[in-house]
Amino acid sequence: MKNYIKIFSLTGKYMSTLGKTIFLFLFIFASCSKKPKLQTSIEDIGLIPIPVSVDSQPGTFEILESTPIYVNGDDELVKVANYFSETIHIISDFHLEIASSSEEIKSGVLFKISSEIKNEEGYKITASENLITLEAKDAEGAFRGVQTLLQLLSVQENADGIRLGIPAVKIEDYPQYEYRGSMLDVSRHFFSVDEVKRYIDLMASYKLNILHLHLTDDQGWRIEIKSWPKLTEIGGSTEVDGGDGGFYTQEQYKDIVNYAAARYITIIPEIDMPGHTNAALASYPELNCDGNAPELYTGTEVGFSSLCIDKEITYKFVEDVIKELVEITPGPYIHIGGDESHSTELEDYIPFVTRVQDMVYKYGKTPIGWDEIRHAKLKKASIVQFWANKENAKAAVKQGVKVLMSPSARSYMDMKYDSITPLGLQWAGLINVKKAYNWNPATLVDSISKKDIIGVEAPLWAETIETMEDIEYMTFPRLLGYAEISWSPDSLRNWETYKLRLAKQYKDLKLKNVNLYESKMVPWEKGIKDSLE
Ligand code: TNX
Repeated sequence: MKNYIKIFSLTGKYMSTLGKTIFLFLFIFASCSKKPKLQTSIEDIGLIPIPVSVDSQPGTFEILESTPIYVNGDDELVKVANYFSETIHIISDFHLEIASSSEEIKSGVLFKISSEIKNEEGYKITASENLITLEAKDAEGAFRGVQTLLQLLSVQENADGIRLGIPAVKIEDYPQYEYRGSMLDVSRHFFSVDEVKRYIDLMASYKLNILHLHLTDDQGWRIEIKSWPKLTEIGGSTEVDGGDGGFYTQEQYKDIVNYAAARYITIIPEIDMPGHTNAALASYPELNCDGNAPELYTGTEVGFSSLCIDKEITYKFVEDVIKELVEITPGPYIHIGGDESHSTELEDYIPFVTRVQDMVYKYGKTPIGWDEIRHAKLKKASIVQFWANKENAKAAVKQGVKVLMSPSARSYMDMKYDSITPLGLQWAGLINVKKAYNWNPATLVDSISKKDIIGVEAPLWAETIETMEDIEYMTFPRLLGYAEISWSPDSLRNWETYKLRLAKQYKDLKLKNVNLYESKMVPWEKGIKDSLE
């Protein structure tokens, strides 16, 4: 700017008034056009999950260092606005100030609670060149809307620095299913608190709202139970192939729960029983019918262990565990497992599940179990997680309970993508990115329709999964597909258009340093499309 002034005063000496006027115009034009208007296009963005309605408008809202964020709502909404501001800071170093305001706002970003938005987790975005308004039913809806804003964000960088833009748009959105989950098996291989937190962050980006932690199995007991300390001392000491294993202290578990809650994700803890219990049986001889503790197990077979159904100590054990778990779990559900209890007779299995179901209700929570639990008489609020047997799922619905859809042939993220995938299993078939996406929970099992379904969960079993990189390789990109299946209306879902939107997520996934499986089925957009040049 200084140089422009100097030149202007020198030239002034030798110029006519007309000349000066023309020069002045040229000067103003030159200085205004130094920073061209930021251009963004919604066509360059592949929103996942696709919102209920997207109405593109002309223009771009540029987020500047000076852009104010106004909050018209409660403290929870302020926290969501803060999360948005902090994320912008991570991306750009900008510090967007937050102010509360109930006045009419003309420019900036406005977060607002609106009673006009009726759907749970619903939100509405109205973005113009001057103002972005994010309205939501509550803070949770606003948090989902923030994920859309962050996906809309176009980051343009050149030698002069970074510029952030959001294309003008009107979006209305809400989920199809209330339960949109994923499961991590931390028993077969143990994952640290930080790894689980990273997974939570990645889930949040796609509006998933449940993380089911498979905390116990034959190979490891991963949650501290203060009244039965050997569960973790002995039962937590190893994992598949004999690694060190590990466990979460109750404090660490609470830390995970709180971290998830700040991202509007509920943790569902699972204690798998009466089968899949070798780690517990190895820790306490008295839980075995013959009073002898088996060796710890580091293989990958299933179906060989069972709690002793006839001993009263078994029920004291289960009740103690449930009681302690309930104290550190604010979410409404406790998962009681119940799968593959091949070493438990059905006549024993049924009374066991019935009794454990009652215990969960006694402590004020709702039980979920794998589809075999339908053999027991279930209370109406209990949830059956369909994974293998369609007849079990149908029988559950006949009992009047809701089903959680985790069909192994579609949603098991530990299945290989194709025959040369280096990780994973294939007992439920190969699941490529299209097969993972291209199904409808409401028509998968005849006689089970949308009203019978609470939602969708994609599990990651960890027999072959050892590191965070492994987790990411198996879950990305399939997880985005499950997020869309459970959030978006079926009428908007289509593989051909989905794969193009998925392709546009490439840059964002790379920025997040995700160890992406670059499926050949997806035309990944790898170029740096939106540089300013
Ligand atoms: C079946 S799915 C299991 C798990 C295994 C998984 C491997 C389910 C309820 N039980 O114990 O880890 O297969 O894909």
